[in-house]
Amino acid sequence: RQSPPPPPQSHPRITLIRGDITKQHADAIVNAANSSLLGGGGVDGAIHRAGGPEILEACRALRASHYGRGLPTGQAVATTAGRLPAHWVIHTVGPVYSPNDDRSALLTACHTNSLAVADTLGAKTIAFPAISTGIYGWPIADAAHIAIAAITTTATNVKEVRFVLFDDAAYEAFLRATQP
Ligand code: AR6
Repeated sequence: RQSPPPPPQSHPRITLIRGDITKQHADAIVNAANSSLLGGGGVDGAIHRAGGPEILEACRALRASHYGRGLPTGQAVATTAGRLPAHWVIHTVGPVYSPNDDRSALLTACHTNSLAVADTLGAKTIAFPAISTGIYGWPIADAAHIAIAAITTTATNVKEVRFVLFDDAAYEAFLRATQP
């Protein structure tokens, strides 16, 4: 007996916008979380504030079940998006930047694992912030290249990946990274 053909996969369209990820109408938005999954500053704080306590409750449940020791760096997991316009929040943990240690494979993994989670959810549109480029200190130009390369080389059923950049410098860096 033949197994069914694999579902069609292609590369998503990439769009860049300046703005606040908590305001995005997308099937899923990605949170630049920390391993605790219990909130923090930056985009993580903004998502929990705008999404309400349902997200934290879901994160606590994940800690009590699958992730007793926290979500490892580079992995991704989904929760409800509470009262945000998106349907899901995909939490991923970016690597802290180190000039002495190449952690770019972990930053790539944040993007590919978030896309894999989106595929399991059936999400077709997903919005990413510039993971690791705030509190975790990753230089924006380098992070932009890693993020764009990860998305353009990953086969997925997601149709649109939207990078939501919080300031002009981040927007410009991502724009340059998408140009040949
Ligand atoms: N929408 C889009 N981008 C945003 C928003 C927003 N509302 N707010 C900030 N940014 P950061 P990290 C940008 O620090 O470096 C937290 O405490 C910001 O300008 O949020 O991965 C977590 O709990 C920057 O370009 O995430 C972790 O402990 C980008 O989002 C730690 O910070 C990422 O900055 C994670 O650090």
